[in-house]
This record gives sequence, structure tokens and C-alpha cells, in this order.
Amino acid sequence: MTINPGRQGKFSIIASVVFLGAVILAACHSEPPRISIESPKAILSPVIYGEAMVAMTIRNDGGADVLKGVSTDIPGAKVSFHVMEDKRMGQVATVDINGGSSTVFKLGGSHVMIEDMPRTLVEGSPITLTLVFEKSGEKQLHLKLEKAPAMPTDEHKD
Ligand SMILES: [Cu+2]
Repeated sequence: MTINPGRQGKFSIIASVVFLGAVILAACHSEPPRISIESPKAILSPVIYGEAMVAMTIRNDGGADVLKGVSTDIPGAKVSFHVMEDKRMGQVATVDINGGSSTVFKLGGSHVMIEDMPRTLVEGSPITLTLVFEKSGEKQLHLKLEKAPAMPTDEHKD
């Protein structure tokens, strides 16, 4: 039996490329997340006293992570994640942060909701928000409450 050396050579190159691809893919899955929070803003509700929402972009240049909690230093305030699904807003316990993605929290979309803020907090008041990621741990945001943009929002009508 004679083996054509040219053909076998070609086959082993293909095999190594496939193998290398599998190795790279496996490495991607175990890659740690690299989270950065871009342009965070705490915006006061234009309609409801004591409510504010936080907009930001969660950029992840690494592997997948999960945003599993949020808290604030504001006494008595309640803070949660609100996500838009089929034009309806609902509270969720966690937000998946895919690898190599940007997750946008914004007015009229998914956002962090702050409720029951004391009346002493007004435009310009400083607040601290702590985001808790499953793998990346805690990220603290130091923000100042801002007035809502002039355009009205139909959020939280219900
Ligand atoms: Cu909300």
C-alpha cells in the first residue's frame, strides 16, 4: 500500500487547524470577564417624587458574567433591575452579561430603578450604587442625581 504523502500532509494540516480552533474556543469559555461601566448617570424621575433610574453601558471585553445584584447607600431606598421585554417593563433578579458585549441601560429601556428615596435627595445630591457581578465582584459607582431630560417619558405609568 502506498500513501500519497502530499495528501496526508494536507490532511494533518486540516486536523491541526481544527484542533487549534477547539483549543481557542475552550480558552474563550474560561476567559475571565473584563467589565467596565461607561457613562453612568442617575436620572430623577420627572413624574414620581423619590424615584430615579440609572443609565449606563456595561462593557465586557472578556468572558461572560452575570449581574446578580445592586444596592445603594441611600437610606430606606429600594433598588432593582428593570428590563424591557416586548415593550413591557418588568423587574428581574439578574442580568446576563455576555462575553464581548455591551449591555445598555437607558431611559425607555432596561435600567436600574431606585424607589422610595428620602425627600432630602434632590438634583445634585451624591449617591453611591454598588453593582454585584458573579465573577467580577463589586463595582461602585459614585453619581450625582440629575434632572430628567426635557422630553417626557411614559415609564411607570402603571
Ligand atoms: Cu423602572
